[in-house]
Amino acid sequence: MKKIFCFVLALVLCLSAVVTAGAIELPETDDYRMQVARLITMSEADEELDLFNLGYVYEEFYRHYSSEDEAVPDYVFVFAHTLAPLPLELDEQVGDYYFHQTSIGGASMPTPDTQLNYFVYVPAKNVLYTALEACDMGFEDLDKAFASAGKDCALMGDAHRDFELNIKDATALQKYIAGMDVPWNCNVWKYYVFDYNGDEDVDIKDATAIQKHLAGIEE
Ligand SMILES: [Ca+2]
Ligand SMILES: [Ca+2]
Repeated sequence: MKKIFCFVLALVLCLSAVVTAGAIELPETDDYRMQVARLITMSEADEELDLFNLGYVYEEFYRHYSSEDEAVPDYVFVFAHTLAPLPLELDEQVGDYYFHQTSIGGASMPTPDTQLNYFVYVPAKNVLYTALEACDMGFEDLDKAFASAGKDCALMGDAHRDFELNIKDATALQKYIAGMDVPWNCNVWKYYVFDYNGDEDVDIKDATAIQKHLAGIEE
């Protein structure tokens, strides 16, 4: 009986040791708020960074990991700016996506081709790219990153708004052209998103262009 008790006790101790050894320590979540602040303000020293008075806005939308066991993301998709009153609204096409940004702020970092305040931050290099640059560079899964921006971003032609281009979009566009409702609650910029062929008009040619694109026929 005593032997059995000792065996059970040893087993319990063994098991608890295994559980302790196997306990996964969660990696500390890096906060990239400061890193991005330094880069957009081109500031060397943190003492210069009075984020409150700079009116610094930082929002993180998406973290991309190349594999599941990586602690540090390959890139982080963020919205960041300091206080700057103008312009109040901005529309910009980035690849197959259309951004409609209503809260515009400043970024001192050189952004020659864009005023958008959406950025891709690469922690391993401590480098910040504009959404436009990241798109040109072909970052992986950028579609997921852009879709995470929600209300500020749309996929061109996505009339049946679900961040995928499929036959439902051609159908929704046909309904819209016929004066019927489509699942889209923003009148301001849907016109640009619906103009799939980019001829500054929304008509049946856009629905046809989507159908052709889905069929693999490029004009
Ligand atoms: Ca869609
Ligand atoms: Ca058109």
